[in-house]
Amino acid sequence: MAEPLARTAGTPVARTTACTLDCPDSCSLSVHRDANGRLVVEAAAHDGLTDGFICSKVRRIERHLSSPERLSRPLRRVGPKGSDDPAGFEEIGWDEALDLIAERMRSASERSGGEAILPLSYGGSNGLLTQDTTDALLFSRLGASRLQRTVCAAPSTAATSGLYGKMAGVALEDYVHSELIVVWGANPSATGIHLVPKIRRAQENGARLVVVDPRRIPLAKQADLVLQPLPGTDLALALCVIRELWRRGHADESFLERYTSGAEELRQRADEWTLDRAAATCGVAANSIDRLVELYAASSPAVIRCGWGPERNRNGASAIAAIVALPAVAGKFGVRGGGYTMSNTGVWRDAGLRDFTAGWNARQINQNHVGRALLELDDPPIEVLFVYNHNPLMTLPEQERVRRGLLREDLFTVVFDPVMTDTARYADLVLPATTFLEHEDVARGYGQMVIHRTRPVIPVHGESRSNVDLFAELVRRLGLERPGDPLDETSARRALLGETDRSEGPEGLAQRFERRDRIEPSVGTTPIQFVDAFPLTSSGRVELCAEALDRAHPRGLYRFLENPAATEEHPLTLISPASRHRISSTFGQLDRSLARIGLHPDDAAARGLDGRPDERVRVFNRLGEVICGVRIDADLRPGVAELQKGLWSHHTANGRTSNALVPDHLSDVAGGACFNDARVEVEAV
Ligand SMILES: Nc1nc2c(c(=O)[nH]1)N[C@H]1C(S)=C(S)[C@@H](COP(=O)(O)OP(=O)(O)OC[C@H]3O[C@@H](n4cnc5c(=O)[nH]c(N)nc54)[C@H](O)[C@@H]3O)O[C@H]1N2
Ligand SMILES: Nc1nc2c(c(=O)[nH]1)N[C@H]1C(S)=C(S)[C@@H](COP(=O)(O)OP(=O)(O)OC[C@H]3O[C@@H](n4cnc5c(=O)[nH]c(N)nc54)[C@H](O)[C@@H]3O)O[C@H]1N2
Ligand code: SF4
Ligand SMILES: [Mo]
Repeated sequence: MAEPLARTAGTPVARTTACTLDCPDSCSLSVHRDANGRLVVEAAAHDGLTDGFICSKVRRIERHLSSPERLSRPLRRVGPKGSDDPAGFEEIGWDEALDLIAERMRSASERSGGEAILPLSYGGSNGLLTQDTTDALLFSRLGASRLQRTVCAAPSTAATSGLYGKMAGVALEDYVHSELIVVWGANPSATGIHLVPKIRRAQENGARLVVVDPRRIPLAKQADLVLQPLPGTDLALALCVIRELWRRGHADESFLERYTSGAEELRQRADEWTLDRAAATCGVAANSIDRLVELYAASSPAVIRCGWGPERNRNGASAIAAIVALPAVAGKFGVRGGGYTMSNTGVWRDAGLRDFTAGWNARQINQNHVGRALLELDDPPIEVLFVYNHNPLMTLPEQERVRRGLLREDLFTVVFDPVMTDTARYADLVLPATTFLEHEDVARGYGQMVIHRTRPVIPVHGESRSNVDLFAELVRRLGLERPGDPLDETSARRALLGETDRSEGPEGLAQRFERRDRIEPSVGTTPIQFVDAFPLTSSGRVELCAEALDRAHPRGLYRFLENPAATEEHPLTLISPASRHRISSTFGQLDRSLARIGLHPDDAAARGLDGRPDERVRVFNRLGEVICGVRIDADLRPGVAELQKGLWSHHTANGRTSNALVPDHLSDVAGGACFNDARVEVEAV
């Protein structure tokens, strides 16, 4: 592990690493201590996308690393579950903690089978070693229940894989070459900041910008056209654009003929979405849709930056499929800066990364139904819950159900995290984890198309352990070790990257990584769609009406599903977009101010609210309520309220957050979360 960084005046010794937070940009970082001993984290010199700056969250990460919530030793619960009294936990040694876990896992699996254990992990670290490596060895050999990670990107992955086989997207660096940029349900000013200057540069070169978002996001201020559809209606909007492209003779028939299947089926399914019908369903003016059609048809290179806003509802997968079908219908591929971008992890599809989860064929549990699983499963019930890289109480739908599940006295819960999260307060055992600056890892962004090697650049905090190390230790303690297991970070890295003997042939990823800190995919970091990157579907064509999606959809792909949650009693749609100041709930301990729900001035006035700093409201529906402040926001559209994702219990007056109001029904395909299907009413308290 790392030695302390030099603190002496003079030339500081900077170390290079990369950010593994759940962010598309995957910045490489340079880290040193200044003469006053202050940790300086900045952009490393060599980086295509990062361009010399990083976000303030990571620039100021020392606040997080040394916050009072940071854990330094294992803790055992001695008070009631869920209490915020620090006296509710006592410190114990690692040996004792590990024995306790091994004992509980062993007895649960002997009594009820391995499926009585549920590992619950998500995106806290996107580092490839912190998830699905030694943890997968442990839990698959125990035969533990397997989590379907559906809380984010499941519908969009299903849609982009179905249509294009996860083809590489347009590089964010290449947006400078575009003539038209459509930012559709993404908010790069918060969620992937390095795209913003690229868009600005393109605009300086004459590019037009369109924003499709229920809110006027910061980029809307510089946009040529802004459409504010009601959340969950992008499917209608995209199908209408598709219909109009065809109707007006703007469809690229020769591209469709040569590279796609299912075009006629798509055309027929889009046909019901006339301008007027789509305008009424989406709550946007028909002439705005008309302008979008004409601008899109007339511009090349035209690129769509599709975000994750359009997937978080009942129509999520169909909506994303329809959005990414647009460049195929209009023939926008084949030029630099033309096509679409969603997640770019597909460029590594053929890289031969090892799948440590192969052969783990246990009972699957949808992440959006964890509350139900904890309360309702009985064959066998969940007896041991192991949470890491995740703050499920704050980030999963139906928060009250999750809370009731965590409160079960007969459930043994371990939470392994760098900080004392809200979820950790419900644990029987809390274990301190290292952060990405303290362990070795492999960082793969989902925007920038590189894999970085990350190294420990600061000393380990207290007795924290890395994920690889902790799960390896449990593999050993439970007697599950097999010869050749990669049970430390270096061997896990080599195994992940496929350490094979390639002495005769081309160098493998692992070998390249031994000498370089940054490796690029075989298509390079700025592939052009349909020049360098082609569909990776089994047919090699764009499957515009992909059969697997069509079969999985309750009514058939692209068929609009009404949202039954909307009622007269709860007329406002609640969205919970990302905050600039956090990554999901990560860093949420650093700000303790009261959250305020955003309301359009008309919606606020209709409820007698004026947004005074001391005004308090109750936001409620059948599932629960949140007591918080109010913010009047003319950038929202009427009928849409906003409460940011990733709040902690200390951010509201009753400890509940937006997920207390989010139903746990699933998206059309792939079992995705429907955060933005929440419908609420707001009243003064
Ligand atoms: N600072 C910061 N960066 C992050 C994150 C973070 O929490 N904070 N989270 C990371 C993660 S986990 C992810 S998945 C990505 C997400 O990246 P983005 O997709 O860019 O972020 P979101 O805020 O989820 O949603 C984007 C936009 O969708 C809009 N929206 C909501 N519902 C709809 C809809 O139905 N249709 C349309 N068209 N728009 C809609 C919201 O108003 C929001 O502006 O960002 C990553 N980067
Ligand atoms: N209402 C609403 N809820 C949402 C969303 C929404 O739009 N609306 N968006 C969803 C989205 S897009 C996502 S991706 C999920 C994210 O949900 P989560 O995956 O729960 O993400 P975080 O809240 O950031 O929590 C991650 C935890 O991992 C910890 N961690 C970080 N690094 C490590 C490590 O190396 N080891 C260990 N053991 N722990 C580590 C962090 O400290 C943090 O507590 O939230 C979802 N929740
Ligand atoms: S969170 Fe995103 S922008 Fe910030 S340093 Fe990490 S990769 Fe870069
Ligand atoms: Mo996410």
